[in-house]
Amino acid sequence: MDSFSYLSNAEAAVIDSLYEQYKANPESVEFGWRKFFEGFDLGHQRYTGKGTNAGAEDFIKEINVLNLIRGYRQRGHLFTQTNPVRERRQYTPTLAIENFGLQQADLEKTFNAGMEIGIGPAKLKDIIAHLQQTYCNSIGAEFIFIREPQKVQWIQQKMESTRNIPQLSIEEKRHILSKLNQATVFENFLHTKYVGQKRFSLEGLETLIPALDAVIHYGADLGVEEFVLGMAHRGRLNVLANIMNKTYEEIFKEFEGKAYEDDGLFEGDVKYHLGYSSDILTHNGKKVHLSLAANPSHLEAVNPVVKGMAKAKIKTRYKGDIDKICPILIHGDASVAGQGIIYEVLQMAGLKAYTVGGCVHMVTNNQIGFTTNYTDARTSTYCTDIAKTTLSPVFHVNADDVEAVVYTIKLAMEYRQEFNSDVFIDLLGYRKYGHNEGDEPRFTQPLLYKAIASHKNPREIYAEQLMASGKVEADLAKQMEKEFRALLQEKLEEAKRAEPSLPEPKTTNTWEGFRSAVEKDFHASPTTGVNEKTLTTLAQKIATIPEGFKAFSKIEKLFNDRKKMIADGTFDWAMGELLAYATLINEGFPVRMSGQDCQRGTFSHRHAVIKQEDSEKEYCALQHLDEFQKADFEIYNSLLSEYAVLGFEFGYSWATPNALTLWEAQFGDFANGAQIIIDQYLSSAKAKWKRHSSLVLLLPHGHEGQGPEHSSARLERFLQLSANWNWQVINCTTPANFFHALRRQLKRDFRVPLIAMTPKSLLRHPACVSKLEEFTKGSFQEVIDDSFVKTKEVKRVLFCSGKIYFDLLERQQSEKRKDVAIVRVEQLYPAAHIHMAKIYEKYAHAEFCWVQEEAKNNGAWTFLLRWDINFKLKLISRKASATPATGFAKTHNKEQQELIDKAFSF
Ligand SMILES: Cc1ncc(C[n+]2csc(CCOP(=O)(O)OP(=O)(O)O)c2C)c(N)n1
Repeated sequence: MDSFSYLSNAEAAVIDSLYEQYKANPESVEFGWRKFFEGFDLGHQRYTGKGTNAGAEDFIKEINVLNLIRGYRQRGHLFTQTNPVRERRQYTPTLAIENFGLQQADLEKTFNAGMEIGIGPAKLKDIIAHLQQTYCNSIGAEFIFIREPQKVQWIQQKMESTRNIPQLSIEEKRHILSKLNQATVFENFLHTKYVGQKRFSLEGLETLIPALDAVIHYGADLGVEEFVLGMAHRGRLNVLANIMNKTYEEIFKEFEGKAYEDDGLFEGDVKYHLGYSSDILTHNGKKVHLSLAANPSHLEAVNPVVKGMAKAKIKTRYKGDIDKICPILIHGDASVAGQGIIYEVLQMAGLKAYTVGGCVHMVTNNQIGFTTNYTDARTSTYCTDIAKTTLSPVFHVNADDVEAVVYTIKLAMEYRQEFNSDVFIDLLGYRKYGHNEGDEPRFTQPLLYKAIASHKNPREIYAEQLMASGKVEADLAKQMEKEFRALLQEKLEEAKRAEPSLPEPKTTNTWEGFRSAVEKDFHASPTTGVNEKTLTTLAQKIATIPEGFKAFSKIEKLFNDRKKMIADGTFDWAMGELLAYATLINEGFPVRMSGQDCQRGTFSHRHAVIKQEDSEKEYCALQHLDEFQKADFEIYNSLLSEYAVLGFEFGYSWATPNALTLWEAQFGDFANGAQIIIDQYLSSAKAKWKRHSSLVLLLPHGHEGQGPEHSSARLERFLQLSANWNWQVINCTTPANFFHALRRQLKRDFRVPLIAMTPKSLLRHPACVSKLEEFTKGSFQEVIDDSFVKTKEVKRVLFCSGKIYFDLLERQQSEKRKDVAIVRVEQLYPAAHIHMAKIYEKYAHAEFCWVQEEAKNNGAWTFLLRWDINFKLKLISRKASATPATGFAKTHNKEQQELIDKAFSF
């Protein structure tokens, strides 16, 4: 026997002796074993006619065959024919029968174990043939690791009952051939017409097109009304044309590089990053909406965005029905194995805040990443091994076997609808050219590319197969190619003749009625006050713990303090924020927030959700606004991720212009973990793709002696990325101004993200409060002038932003310095310079300083230098530093003191 057996001799001996024991006295063995032996006897009797006194050797062999079956189910995927261009690696132990205690002589023997795979008692050779066909042909299935038996059985039953052999009608076969024809001829056409132009050809994986076509049509039959797709560069043009129905003409126009005039705000993007949406009619007459999310070059960054979009649509369009919309994420083999965002996104799959009822993951596996071989790209056996963390089944399929591909993706779709869980398809093909069409792949993979050069494309393979079977006319493929080529030529000529035009992204109804913001929009903010009666009634609700709900005494005190605030007509930061949400909800705008520990709030200020003292029972006042509850309030503690969570909320905001969507960072510092989303989506989506968002980022920021990583949300980085009214950056000092800033998000006919530096210690600072009338009247104040000083007496104006205001105020007040005005720049972008210029005009005789607690190379200083401010501005800040803040509390205090001293000494 080989060095390995699925059932050791010792184990076999134990089972044998148990069986003997059972035969002597059935009651003497444990219930499970008793049932097993009863079944075995019954089967044996029924199918062999022999009595129950089957020999022990037969019995052991039956068990061995059962183990062989288990071996195929568990490890069959290691021995498949799934690689079209390479020999597979050798795995041991193999599935040779000797490894299961069986011999060649057993092949002709009949075993009851055949019942296990649904073929009844059968010769061992037939059992093996069945298993080989099912598990070791063009489809390799990994599913035995799933911990829910019903899922395992479901997959097993589906595959074993069909032996994974697709049953397709002639019409279906013709249709598959026509999709393959489109995929292949389209690439070839581009290749010859636009020689050397980058298009990231799909060649080698053309079966992606019939696969997506099948999943959409079949998914529609299973109740899906919308698919949201995310994918990178590879094959994107092909998907846009042959799946999304973007016209060939439009694509050719992009290749022609037609230039166009614009307002200067739209910068555009390369053609293989663009998003698209369309409606298609399926074979069975069902209307399906498709949207392909715009994608930056950063591989896999689109994944959380797509999920967020899907989640938003589940809520707004499909009333919570997760079966009606399905995300499809298409990954590359190198990126799915290497990018950490995959793990973050997978962890979201079952979380209430982020679940979308399962996602179909497709890996376009061309066995190479740029020039990197798979052996250098991962440690795991498969690029999809991460799927196991969420117990998602994985199907590896040979991309040259188009029928197997179509069959598998349909199975995956069915699984997603049945269990609302994630499922992976690893489409194993190759890449015909280099990373792009100008690259020479033989530099790095000479042997592989030798094999690829003489390999037939999937269309040729399938056409030959169909012709050989005599099922289609001999010249069908040729005819299809000729017709399609003629069509492409016609469209190309149209595109060449066409006038240059601005590619308008198709907007869905959701965004109808919204416009792009222009500079003037930020010269003043809209009125966002709320009448006193509504405001105080909502405040009461926010401050009330329902009767019978036994909260912790500290929470009771906090809520009583909220009541006192109402009585005094003075509100702190938390109340300002919660009132913004409550009033928006009352006006019909849903509010959704997620972030680490945001229900309570990292700094224990929000307490939007409270728990009962002696149980996990929860209460969220913003969900109990009675007649004021005109929209939902959702708040979720997130998983410990920044990248995926921000991406998700960004996607959510993309699909819901009429909701207030917020992401809160634990400390602003951690937002850099989501930098890719900030750079590639939040700051630039409008300029690249004309896509808008009203997402709010809450980033706790301020130098409070907590060290390098709990001080700075990196205001300077957000300001550096600010241009073309891409977002608003605020660092406000009053609860009322924050209230207005949040409300303003939904009170204009355009949507712009809001980056809010938010307080930590100020949450409890006695001076950081606002009067009732500040909420009932007015609007967001971009700049707050000093009301303590008299203009003429002012010798120095201190411009500042955020927390340092309170330190400056304290000195001004304690020394009654009427010669120093402190002016708060509450909004740094857009338009701070315009508002600051007005202050300059007022105090033109004085000296002007910018005071910031951040180091000279951080904070807003370098940003202010960007504007041609026509007055002299002196900087008072910490010295330039490589780290955002000192780790020593004493140094922090000394530095802070020096800043204030400097500001007041002249
Ligand atoms: C996050 C990120 N890092 C690096 C790159 C540069 N890059 C572009 S394509 C590519 C290889 C991707 O390989 P794979 O995921 O297998 O997709 P393929 O191009 O082979 O379809 C790399 C490294 C990128 N676009 N994004």
